[in-house]
Amino acid sequence: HPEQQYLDAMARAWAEGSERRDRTGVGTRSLFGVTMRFDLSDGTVPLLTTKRIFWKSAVKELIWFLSGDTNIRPLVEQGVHIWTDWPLDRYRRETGEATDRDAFEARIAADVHFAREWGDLGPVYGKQWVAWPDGKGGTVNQIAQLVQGLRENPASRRHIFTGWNVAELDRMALPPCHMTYQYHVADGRLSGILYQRSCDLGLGFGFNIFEAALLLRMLAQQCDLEPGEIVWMGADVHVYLNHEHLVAEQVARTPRPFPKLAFTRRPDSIFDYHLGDVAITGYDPHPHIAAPVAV
Ligand code: UFP
Repeated sequence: HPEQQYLDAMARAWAEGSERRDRTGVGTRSLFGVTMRFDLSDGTVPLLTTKRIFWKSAVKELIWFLSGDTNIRPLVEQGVHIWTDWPLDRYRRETGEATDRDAFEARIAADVHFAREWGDLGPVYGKQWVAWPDGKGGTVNQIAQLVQGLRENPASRRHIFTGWNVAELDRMALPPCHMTYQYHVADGRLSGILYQRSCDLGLGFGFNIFEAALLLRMLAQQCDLEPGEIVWMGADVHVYLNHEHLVAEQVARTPRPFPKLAFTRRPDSIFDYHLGDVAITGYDPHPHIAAPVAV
C-alpha cells in the first residue's frame, strides 16, 4: 500500500532520527531527505487512511492560497483553525492578554479592523503564489503563468512555482514549508514534485500531500491532461517528541484503500474552484488522533 511509505518514514524517524532541539523548543527526531511517490493515474488521492484527515479544511486552505489571501479571517469564517495559533501567539505576546483561541477567532470573524491588525500572516504562500512583487511596482501571478505554460509549452522543464521569496521571508509568520512545486508533462500526463523543506510528519504531512495532489488534479483538469504521479521530497522530515502516542498508534494501524477524487464540474479557471467541486468517495479512515501543534 502506498501509505506504507509514510508509515515507514514515521517509524524510521522515531526509531533512528537524530534528536535535536528545534526552533519551537519542543524537540524532534528527524531524518534528512525522504522521497515518496503516489500514483494518481487511477483517480485515487493520497488522503491518509491510518488517521482521519479533515480533508475539507485542506481543500479550503488550498483555495485560500489560490485566492492570494494571507489573512486567517476567511479560514476562521469557514471553521478552519489550522493557521490561528500563529497570529494568536503574536497577539498574546504583544498585548500580554491571555485570550483563548475561541475568543480570538470570534473577534477575528466579527471585527474586520481587528482581523486586519491581528489576523494577517504576512506575505505567506498566497501572496507569493499569485502576487510575487516583480521589483518594478507590479506583481507576477506564478499560478496563472504555470497554467499558461503547461497549456502552451508542455515539454518545458521550467514549470515551477515557489513561495520562497528570500526578500520577504522575515515578514512571514512562517516561511513556506511546502515551498517549491515543479510539473512535468509526458504522454499526456501531468506529474509533479513537491519540495518540502521542513515536514511535521504527525500533523503537516497529511495535509501537504493531499493538497499537492489536489492542486495537481486541478491543474490537469484545467490543462486537459491526465494525472500522472505526485512525488514528494522532504528535507528535514521530523516527528515532534510530544507526538509519541500518535506514532505508536498510527504505525500499528493497517492502511485502507485510498479514496477517489473527482470534480463535479470544470471551473472556468484554476482560481474558480469551490469546496463543492471536490468529490471524495470511498474514504474510510481509522479514527482521528489528536496531537499538539508546535508553534
Ligand atoms: N509544517 C509542515 N507543513 C506545513 C507547515 C508547517 O509540516 O505546511 F506550514 C511544520 C514543519 C515544521 C514547522 O515542524 O511546521 C515549521 O517550522 P520551521 O519553520 O522551523 O521549519
